[in-house]
Amino acid sequence: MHVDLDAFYSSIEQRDHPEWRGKPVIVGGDPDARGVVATASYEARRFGVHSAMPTRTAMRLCPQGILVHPRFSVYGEVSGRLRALFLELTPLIEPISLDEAFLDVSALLPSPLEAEPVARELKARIRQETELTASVGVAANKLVAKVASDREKPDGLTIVPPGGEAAFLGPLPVRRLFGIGPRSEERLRGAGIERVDQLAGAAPEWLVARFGQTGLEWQRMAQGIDDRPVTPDRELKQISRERTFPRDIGRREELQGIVEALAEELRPTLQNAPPARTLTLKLRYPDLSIATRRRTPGVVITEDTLKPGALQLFDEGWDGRPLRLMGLGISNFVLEPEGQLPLFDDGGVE
Ligand code: TTP
Ligand code: MG
Repeated sequence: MHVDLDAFYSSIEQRDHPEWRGKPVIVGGDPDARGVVATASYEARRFGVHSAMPTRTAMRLCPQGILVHPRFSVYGEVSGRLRALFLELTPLIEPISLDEAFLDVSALLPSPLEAEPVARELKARIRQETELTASVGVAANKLVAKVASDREKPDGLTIVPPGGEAAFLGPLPVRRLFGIGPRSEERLRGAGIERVDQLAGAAPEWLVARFGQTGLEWQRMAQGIDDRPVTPDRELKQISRERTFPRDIGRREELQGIVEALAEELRPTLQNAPPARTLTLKLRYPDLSIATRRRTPGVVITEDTLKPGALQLFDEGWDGRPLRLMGLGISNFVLEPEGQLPLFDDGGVE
């Protein structure tokens, strides 16, 4: 399964600034400082604005565009939340960027044909938890899943049945195969090849004579052949859940209830995440000051210690003033081969 959020940065900006919804939003650097566009909302893309274009050009194409500077910490936070949602499904996650990942769900679903309810559920969870839409592609391999997720953007779901790879890829321009960039596309066009099926069906000897071994690699892609495994990330930093309250909350019991709810939300993720050593509680006050409390109890966080640990952090960290937001996260993952750290120990709490 390949998951890719739609117009990621700009969708977050539209989410956080409702007055920008439905409008062309361009996230990027300053036009005067030779900034470039990181991304643009679909409304702005209609004017020809796209990633990596100079902001100056973008603003000329779309003068009514709302230019926004990126807020990387927010995007990173959303990315962490997405990760937590993915982990509810499987530990086999290969993040490609903040908003994009491969998930190996083959242990859950023997065939991509069974993926539809699971993919729909994941999209619904993403919408629920982040108010963003994702496009999902499902196929028997990474190459085809990636092309599939791009097919019906935004808010798309495309499932390619096993054996249907060639038929799915065939009519597409060769450029859709990632690995074939503008220069390769040009070379292929020079040889009369524009669509994937032309590449798939070309005589191998001719391809080698014309493009060397690369020609054969391209042809394998064109035939939808790809056996690269989903390689889980080794740089997982933090997985968290947080909640912004519609009104500030100052009652201890109510806040404790929220701490418990956050722990409950994090629990399904904990089962698939690598073992984590540190539990962090984040508290944000109405003046926007943030207090974080961490504990690293010397053993990994388990389902049993998650909630008591979180409540203890709350007791230590809360200064009694009303709160606007609380977040609970696990981090400091044991990513190296198991056995480095005892998973269970009798002294769970410091
Ligand atoms: P993408 O997934 O490539 O783009 P997108 O999510 O904005 O739009 P879509 O997937 O619907 O086509 O990249 C994810 C984010 O990465 C994007 O929102 C901004 C950032 N980014 C850059 O900063 N520079 C770039 O050149 C690209 C391509 C992306
Ligand atoms: Mg995206």
